[in-house]
Amino acid sequence: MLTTSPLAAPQPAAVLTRREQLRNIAVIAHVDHGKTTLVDHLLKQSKVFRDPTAAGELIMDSNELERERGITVFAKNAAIQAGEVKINLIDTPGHADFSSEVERTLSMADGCLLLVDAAEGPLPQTRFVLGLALKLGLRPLVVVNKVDRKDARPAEVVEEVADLFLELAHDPEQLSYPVLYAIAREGRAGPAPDQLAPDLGPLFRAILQHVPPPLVDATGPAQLLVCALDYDPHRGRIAIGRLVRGRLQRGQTIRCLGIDGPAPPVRLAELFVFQGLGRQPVEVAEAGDIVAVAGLPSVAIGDTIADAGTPEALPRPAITEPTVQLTLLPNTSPFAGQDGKAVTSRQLKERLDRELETNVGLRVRPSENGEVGGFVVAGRGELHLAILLETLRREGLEFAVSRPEVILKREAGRLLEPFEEVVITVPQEHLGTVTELVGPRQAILEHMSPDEGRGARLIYRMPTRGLIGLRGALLTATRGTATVTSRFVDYAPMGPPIPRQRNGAVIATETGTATAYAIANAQERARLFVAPGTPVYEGMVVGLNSRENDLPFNIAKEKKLTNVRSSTAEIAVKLEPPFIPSLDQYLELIADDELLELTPKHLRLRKRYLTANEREKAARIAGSSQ
Ligand SMILES: Nc1nc2c(ncn2[C@@H]2O[C@H](COP(=O)(O)OP(=O)(O)OP(=O)(O)O)[C@@H](O)[C@H]2O)c(=O)[nH]1
Ligand SMILES: [Mg+2]
Repeated sequence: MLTTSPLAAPQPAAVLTRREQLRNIAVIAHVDHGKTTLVDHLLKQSKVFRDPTAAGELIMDSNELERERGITVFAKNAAIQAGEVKINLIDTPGHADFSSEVERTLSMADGCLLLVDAAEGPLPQTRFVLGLALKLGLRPLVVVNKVDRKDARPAEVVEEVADLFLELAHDPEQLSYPVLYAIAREGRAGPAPDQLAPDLGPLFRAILQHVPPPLVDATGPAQLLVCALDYDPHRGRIAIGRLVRGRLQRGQTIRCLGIDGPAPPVRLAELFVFQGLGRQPVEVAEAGDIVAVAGLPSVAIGDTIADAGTPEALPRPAITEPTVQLTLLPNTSPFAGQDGKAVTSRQLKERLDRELETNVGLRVRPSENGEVGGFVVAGRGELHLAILLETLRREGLEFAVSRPEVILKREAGRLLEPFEEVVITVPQEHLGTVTELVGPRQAILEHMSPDEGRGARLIYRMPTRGLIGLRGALLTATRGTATVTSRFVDYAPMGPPIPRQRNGAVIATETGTATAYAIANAQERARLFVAPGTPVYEGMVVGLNSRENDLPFNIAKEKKLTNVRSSTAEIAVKLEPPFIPSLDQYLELIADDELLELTPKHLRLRKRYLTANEREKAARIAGSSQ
């Protein structure tokens, strides 16, 4: 029912208009179920591109990191024309860490296209995003995608989706939704898995038929909820959102209603609607349109842009709180400033403040535990934080971060920690491995079912603490055959400590360059991050010990030339190639007394205190204060 949407809720006396020529639809799903691929093909088939083959793949994933990782990070708007009707599409990320992108953008839509992988079926994030959409009163349309997969089981998946709706629907009308089948990658859809049209025609028609046109108060005072921000070098900040009520006209006097109250009235400088992948300037926009507004330098996500005469604010979208945090510090390593901008704490703060304007799931505060110039940066998961760190270093910044840790809460004197629902699928032969790995992480098996063609599906409840590092460990132990997905469920009383998963560090005792001689000596008892010639500094962690204790080691040691000719036996020692962890892997490796140094070119693990003396002193102080 459209009127259940809090945003579309009309004033009692308002006359409602149906915008027959308009549809606003959000595309939602679990990660990788094919949203962006589908949106791409909808764009191509609506002739946004004159040459449909010219645009390439996943054009909506326009950010560099999105392309590299093959995932959507930011929700994005696009618009297509289907005959007389304009369809505004909102592509959303499916990874749980970017849930705030879904939370801030769904209110622009009247309907949602729920994609479900024909083999995987509904997964944790399917439930989360469908729950959000149904709560907002969006009309759902289900697309069972990837029916070309060999392990596709569309009939079962449709049943599982039906169960999910029964659980999540807010009114009976939401239970009658159309189901279509698709191969998004080939741009085809149809009413049955074996009756796909050569194109997405059936999907276009279903959208027009089942997604309600916006039903709006077109004559009331203008009200626009800001859901996204963009920057334009000439125009500055651009606010994007749905015009919920009334009309906007270029030159009209408007006010921005921020979290601290209304800003002074200004004239509306420029107004745009979406067209294809771009924006088109317009003189007037009507209620129901998704628009972009330029000329409000301090507008923020969640603000209302309103008619200056009747400044009424809309409710701000609810954003779930972060669960994971780390400390971000200026880079104090001896190599600071060698290949990036060594920035001060103030410059870091400026950059983080800018990030907060658009990254609505993020929180930043000065760090309080003696880390001078540091900031505690909190997000929705390790990936959310990793994407931010990677973005900063690509901008040329240098900095250091501490180990990511979960955010604890205290309620009525009890310490609470976040818990997740974790779904793991593995081939039967790796079941034992999974049990071994999740056991010490305090996972409780809630459900286990055979997963057609792929072994077993295990559903656990687990503290978020236990999840850190689990994905990497599982992938290694099952040779990449396991899939792990999770979603935050709730806060519950804190469990006992989880034993440390990592071995001790090999700590460089001197500054210099790693030598083949030293590496050859160390490699039997350690897994090294460095190769001969890698510059190292005292206190840098150059590898992992095969035991639990830290191992100080002079990795820069030259062979003493006692003899002029070196023996051929020694030259023949084969050096193992170094293990160079990725950023995500490093984040899982950092120990409590360590920092990760990030520069545009290098990632280096280091001890917080670089010399053995300082470390001893710090350990003594920590010991005496307990
Ligand atoms: N076999 C098959 N693969 C598909 C189909 N549609 C998409 N894929 C593949 O599935 C993968 C994920 O597709 P995306 O479109 O990036 O998925 P997404 O839902 O946008 O992912 P996130 O935005 O990261 O949540 C890509 O490798 C696609 O090529 C399909 O119909 N069949
Ligand atoms: Mg995507």
